Parts: sequence; C-alpha cells; structure tokens
Amino acid sequence: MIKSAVIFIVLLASTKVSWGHEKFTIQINEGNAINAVLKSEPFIKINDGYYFFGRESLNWYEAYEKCRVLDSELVTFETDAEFDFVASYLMANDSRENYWTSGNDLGKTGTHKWFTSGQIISTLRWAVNQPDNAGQREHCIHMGYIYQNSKKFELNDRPCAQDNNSLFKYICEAPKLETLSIVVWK
Ligand SMILES: [Ca+2]
Ligand SMILES: [Ca+2]
Repeated sequence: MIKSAVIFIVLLASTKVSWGHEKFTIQINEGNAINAVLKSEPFIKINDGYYFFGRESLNWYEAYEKCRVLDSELVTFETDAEFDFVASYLMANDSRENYWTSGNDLGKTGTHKWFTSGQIISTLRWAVNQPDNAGQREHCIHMGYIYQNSKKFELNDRPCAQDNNSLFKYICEAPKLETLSIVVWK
C-alpha cells in the first residue's frame, strides 16, 4: 500500500524546479515517527506493537482467519522482548489462557517458523521439554501456562486442529507502521 503511494508520488515529483532540483523529497521512517494520533481499535498498543486478543476458543486455522478478517495475522514474536511485553500485559490482566501464535512446523516437521515472516523461531521462551510433537501431531505453537506448576507464559506445540483440547484464544498483530514524509519546495 505504502509502496504504491510512493511510486505515485515519485511520478508526481518528476516535475523539476528551475535550477534542476527535484521539487519533492520523500522520506520513509519506521513507526509513528511524528507521533500522529492513531485510531487503532480493536488493536491495543503494547510497547511498539498493536495487538488484538481474540476471546473465542478456536483451532489454529480458524484463529488465523479471524486475524485476516482484521487485515492482521497471528502474532509473531520477532524477539523474546516482544514476547515478554505481551506476556506482561496478559499477566497484568490476570489472564492464564492459551493463545495461538503464528508459529508452526507445518512446512517441515521439526523446523519451527513464524508463518508471517518465514523466519526460523529462535527463542528462549519454550516451556521445558518443548516443542515435543507429542503423538506426532503437534505442529502449531501457542503461548500459555504449559504445565500445572508453570509460573509464567511459555511456548508449546499443540495439534493445529481436530483436537478438542487445542481450541485456544488467539493474538492478532497489526501490520507495522511506517511514516511517509514529503518535503516540497513551495
Ligand atoms: Ca511481532
Ligand atoms: Ca507439545
């Protein structure tokens, strides 16, 4: 979306002012660089990200579809810091539920990747002895209090679907923000 806007503006900017400078200069910055007031509902801002916490208990595919309806995707934790920010938010809200993430090894069993980016999951937030692909049918990754004595949120693999004990809530993550600035010789 932003890319096509840039191409359009670059075409517009092809007009040159008389001494040969481009009339427009365009700059793209990550995030909300000008602190614009944003309407993010139903997404909640946590640190640098925007998240929606789905309350229905669904299989992984249904959860993904719910996020797509919101033009978002199941959450991807690019860093353990992001995981910790979201886990802290849930703990502050007294939630001990299970939540689907975008992580899975559906492409190749044993190679766990974030589905939104195709990146290998490199994290220290797995629960002890996980992922274990129990029964050779656990291919989708959720966060939760994995064991009865768990004291914090961690990651675990569970069956993506066709398992009544793997109907979980879910976290959608909104696309990242970019700020497009146009400077013009008036
Ligand atoms: Ca993320
Ligand atoms: Ca497991």
